[in-house]
Amino acid sequence: MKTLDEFIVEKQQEFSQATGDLTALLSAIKLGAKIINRDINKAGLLDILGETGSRGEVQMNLDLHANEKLKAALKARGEVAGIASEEEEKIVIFNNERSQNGKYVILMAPLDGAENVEVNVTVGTIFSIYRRISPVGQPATEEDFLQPGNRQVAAGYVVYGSSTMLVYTTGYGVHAFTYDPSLGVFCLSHEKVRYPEKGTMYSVNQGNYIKFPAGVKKYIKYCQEQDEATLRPYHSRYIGSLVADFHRNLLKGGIFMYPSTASFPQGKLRLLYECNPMAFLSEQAGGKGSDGTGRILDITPEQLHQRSPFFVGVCSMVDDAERFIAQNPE
Ligand code: AHM
Repeated sequence: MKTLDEFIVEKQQEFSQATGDLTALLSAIKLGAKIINRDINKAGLLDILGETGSRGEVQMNLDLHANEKLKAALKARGEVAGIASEEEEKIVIFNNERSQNGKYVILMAPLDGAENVEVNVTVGTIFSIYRRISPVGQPATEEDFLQPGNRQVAAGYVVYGSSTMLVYTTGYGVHAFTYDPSLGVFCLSHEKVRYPEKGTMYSVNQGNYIKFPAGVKKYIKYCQEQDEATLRPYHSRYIGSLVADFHRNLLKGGIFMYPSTASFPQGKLRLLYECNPMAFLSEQAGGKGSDGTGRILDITPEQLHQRSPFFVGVCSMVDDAERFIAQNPE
């Protein structure tokens, strides 16, 4: 059995000239994940379930709780100059001398799909790591966070499901670790994860069908048609937690879609906290991430909380979706 710590020490040379940075950053995320995992497991027993209003959206208290825990774990590490979080309106700069010398910034969705906690369904944590652009030794700036996804140096997620798993990439493949709660360690369970060549699952909130662009509607119909060569009709699977849907499609072969809708003209998902890290992982596993017209990772972000339509999964499936969208302009 190989633990996450042993694995990252072994792979450290793949990250920032083997300075030990990856070990430190992932250790902080791992600690945050263990705390969130523990708290989610007893969420019904703690006084942290419920809703609170802020930023015009309903945020679950557990979201905010997870945000605080992860932020504290990252702040304790000198390598991190600051964070941006789906749960925070602005960037959070760590203003101590040690952090100002940190070379990295981290963007995160601390508890993605949080509404699902209330009904005991899988949720996740997503993270994305960039080398800062601003000079080391000074406070990080917003520019450090507004980099295109193709500059990510690492990204990953933790899926809190029937077991808890941490899945990450540093640009050298995707590796997955399953948490053993009795030992308190993440153990390597899937090395160099790749999508199956052909996918058979499609994940989309079909309740929004009427509001989807014409190309997306046509692609969904295509998914439902019978054709042996392409293994159609595909299975429809939608959990409503991006991390859980992505994880299943990664292991079983599928496409996840959150297109633009009449209510969310730019889609619902956040480019920086959700789309970019998942697109990076997808490409590293042999898949693709698109906004329906092109590569997610090449979008230059303008705002911290900007949204994007999102199509991610097996290459041929994302290609098909893009083709239907191109052929059916609005
Ligand atoms: P959240 O940021 O409020 O957790 O929303 C993100 C989640 C994703 O995990 C999931 O894919 C999507 O929202 C589900 O949205 P919908 O309920 O509109 O299908």
